[in-house]
Amino acid sequence: MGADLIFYNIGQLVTSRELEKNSGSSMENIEILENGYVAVENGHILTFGTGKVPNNLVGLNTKLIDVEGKVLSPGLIDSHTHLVHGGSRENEFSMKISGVPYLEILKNGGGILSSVSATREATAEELLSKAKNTLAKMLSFGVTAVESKSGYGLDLENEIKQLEVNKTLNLIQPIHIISTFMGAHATPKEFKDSPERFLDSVINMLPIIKEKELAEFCDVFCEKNIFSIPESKELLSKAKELGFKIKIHADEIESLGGAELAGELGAVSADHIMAISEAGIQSLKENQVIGNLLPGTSFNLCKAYAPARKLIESGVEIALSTDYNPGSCPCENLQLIMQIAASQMKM
Ligand code: IZC
Ligand code: ZN
Repeated sequence: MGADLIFYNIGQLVTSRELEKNSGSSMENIEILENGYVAVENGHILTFGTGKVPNNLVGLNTKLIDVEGKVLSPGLIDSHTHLVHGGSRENEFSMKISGVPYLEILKNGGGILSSVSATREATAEELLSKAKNTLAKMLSFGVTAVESKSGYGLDLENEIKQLEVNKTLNLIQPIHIISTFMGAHATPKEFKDSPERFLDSVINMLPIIKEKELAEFCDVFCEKNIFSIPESKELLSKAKELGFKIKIHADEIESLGGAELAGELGAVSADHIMAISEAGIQSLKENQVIGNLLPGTSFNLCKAYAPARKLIESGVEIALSTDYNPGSCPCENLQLIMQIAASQMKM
């Protein structure tokens, strides 16, 4: 019989067999096998090992692939992206490097709001085609699963348009997409004078998104002058009641207490956490909330990095992602992010 597919002549075969959990020193327990092979049957790993491929694995119909001494590792997971959007924001780059803060650009109608205009103007087909091109680049860097947020529609019709693009992407290309509803990403201009009414409108979108099965997670930009701690708590509590898993853009720019809130609500992850407090670190650890680190954003905004070593040594579970988005991190390359994590955060 034999396997369907065998990869052989693998220079380094990386497995997570010894990885009990993603925290503390156990994160160092990745296994690297030299001169490896992997046998696959029905899309699942049948077995793997080192040295010569055992004869009993090779049948008449087995496809053999010579890896030519390269690395074979499990697919990388990018667990924080703003994948689906219209337009681009390279015009803000010179403003940013001349010192205009990210939140100042947003306050003046640029930043996220500029992507909202471009996303509202784009058709679903245009958004799909752009995101599909991005995913092809991500795949070339070894990424096989991507979390993708809405949050550039900020009204029901356009939030649904973004989330439906996620659904279609799952059907037409090989990367697995996990969908997140982030209607609370910024307050759109039509609600400028009544932001509390906008939060109500996002809360009212929740049951509709749930009913249409358009998102697994709900996220919020919890930040000074964006969504406060009480507002974030109100939204995420409702989302949780409806069965969404929750995550938070927490303590990205100001130390607001987003990580503490993530712990209190039992979020899956607290993302960014560049400005996390001591109490925030404790809250993540005690409540087993994953700290999702996004150093590409610190790099692009010329900001401090999250205290990765401190989080790891405190026993917080850690993930690493691109934060791919048109403004604060226009980078599809998770391998570059890993390199920045190593050199700047000593991961
Ligand atoms: O479009 O700027 N931080 N949201 C919160 C972002 C970054 C994405 C953006
Ligand atoms: Zn983000």
